[in-house]
Amino acid sequence: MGKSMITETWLRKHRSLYLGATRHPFIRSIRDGNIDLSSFKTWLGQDYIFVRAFVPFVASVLTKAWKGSDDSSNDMEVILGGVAALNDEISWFKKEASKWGVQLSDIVPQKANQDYCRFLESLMSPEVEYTIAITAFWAIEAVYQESFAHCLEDGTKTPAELQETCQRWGNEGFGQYCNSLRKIADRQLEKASDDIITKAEATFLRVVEHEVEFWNMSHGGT
Ligand code: HMH
Repeated sequence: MGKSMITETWLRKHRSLYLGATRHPFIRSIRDGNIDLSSFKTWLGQDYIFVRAFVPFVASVLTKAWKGSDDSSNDMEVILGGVAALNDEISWFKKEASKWGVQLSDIVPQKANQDYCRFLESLMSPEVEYTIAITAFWAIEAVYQESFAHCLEDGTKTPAELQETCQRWGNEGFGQYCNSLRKIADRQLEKASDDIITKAEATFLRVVEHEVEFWNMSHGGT
């Protein structure tokens, strides 16, 4: 098999953990239509805080791509597309929060969110290699894409008022963007040393664990 498609080997090797994130009870409750709306509102407010911390992280990945990529013009275009999408996403969070009566200025980040944001911050250090950062970036986006796409499949009972949320990350364009990130990660990993590959795999696992904790936090109390 060689070193190509390293992400494929990880997804296979860590399948149950990955499914724990993408088929989390929070996502299953959206899909089954029995989500507690207070959980949804908790998620919305906490994710707004997360996304605001995610922007500088993505900007740091862009900075690393500039000098650290073999194909920096391609990579910078893909990552810059991600920055543009986040600009739109922040506006969407504000609109959605007002729709649900969530006061964003009052939101206090919960522990799982703080831990995840601190992890992002650690990856922003210039010491962290581009390959590690782009791997994390792909995994962060891919978990949301797969989770929300799961809520849009035929026969699901996702409530009408949550369809737009699921579309935001579950739509085909976002899926293609995640595929582009994955291709970049695999291309970088293919030429990486064993030491970097090992570190990247550990980073991938930590992302998935943080995603599970993030859903747990939103789902808590139900
Ligand atoms: C916690 N993970 C979390 N929030 C998000 N908005 C994404 C991933 C995808 O952007």
